[in-house]
Amino acid sequence: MAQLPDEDVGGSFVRQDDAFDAWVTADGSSGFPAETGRYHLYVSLACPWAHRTVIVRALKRLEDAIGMTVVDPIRDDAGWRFGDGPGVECDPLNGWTYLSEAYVATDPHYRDRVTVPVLWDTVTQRIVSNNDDHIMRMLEIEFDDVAGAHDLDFYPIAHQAEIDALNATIYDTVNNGVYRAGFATEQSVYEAAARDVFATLDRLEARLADRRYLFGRLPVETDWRLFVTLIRFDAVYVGHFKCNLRRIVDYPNLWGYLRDLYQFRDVASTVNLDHIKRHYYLTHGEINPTRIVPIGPELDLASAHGRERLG
Ligand SMILES: N[C@@H](CCC(=O)N[C@@H](CS)C(=O)NCC(=O)O)C(=O)O
Repeated sequence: MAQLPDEDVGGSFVRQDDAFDAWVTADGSSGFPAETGRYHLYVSLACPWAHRTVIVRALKRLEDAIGMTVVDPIRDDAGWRFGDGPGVECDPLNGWTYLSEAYVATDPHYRDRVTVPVLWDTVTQRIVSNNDDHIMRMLEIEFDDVAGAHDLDFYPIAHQAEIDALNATIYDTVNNGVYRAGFATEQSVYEAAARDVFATLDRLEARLADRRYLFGRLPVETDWRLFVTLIRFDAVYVGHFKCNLRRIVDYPNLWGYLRDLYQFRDVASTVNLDHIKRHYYLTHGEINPTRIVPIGPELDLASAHGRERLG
């Protein structure tokens, strides 16, 4: 299926709305009950939105309950593709070549962009959701009867309103902010977006001076939503998206916090910097026409971060 170009309004990048938005629920009231072995995640390890769902699946120990397949990080005009190559998998369920086949199986008239992540239902043979916010929440909350790790609460009741508010700011100015800067086609649009990125990073740097994670002693979903951008920042967004006022290594608190999250339980195993770098530098020909992938930077993500002192 041909991919439409990114929508461009007055030099600004606009992200498409999600097409499929049903919910898996613990009690099955939505028609999609949370069950072991029923659902499958299709992801790219390069994509920050998919990465969030990969992290929650790993941290909640849902690997046995929900299967997962990783697509090729290089996306061409035909879209996300299954196959071979380092860390790339064939589709074990349906034998598809392209992820677009999941979209057409769900809606034969589907003509919009084909995005990751996708949560596929093996019983009804359709996409439940391609909305990463909602897939993340479903994995956090609805699968607790089948999850191996119940001790982690990423959406604690006491902080829900504040989590929602900070998620929105971080999405707009950081997660999607780097894309708005990188895909801008007018100088003023780029500058405004890039300045927004650093205004929020500066505020987060101050917030993290006296607390280990954004909401205190334990990470919540906002921390993981921020993490997926921070882990890509120095390797990709500084150069490829021109977000180069500062690097994350230049922020003492954010750099320690990034390493702290990277070293949290199994999170490091969800990070594939090879897929990340090759995806951005090889897929966006309009930004990087030579398709050269830079050799650096060297990032010592496993080094001591010292943030245990914050409790
Ligand atoms: N709103 C989607 C965003 C997902 C998204 O934009 N994914 C990108 C990869 S980072 C994608 O698949 N892009 C393919 C395309 O736009 O053609 C979500 O909530 O999951």
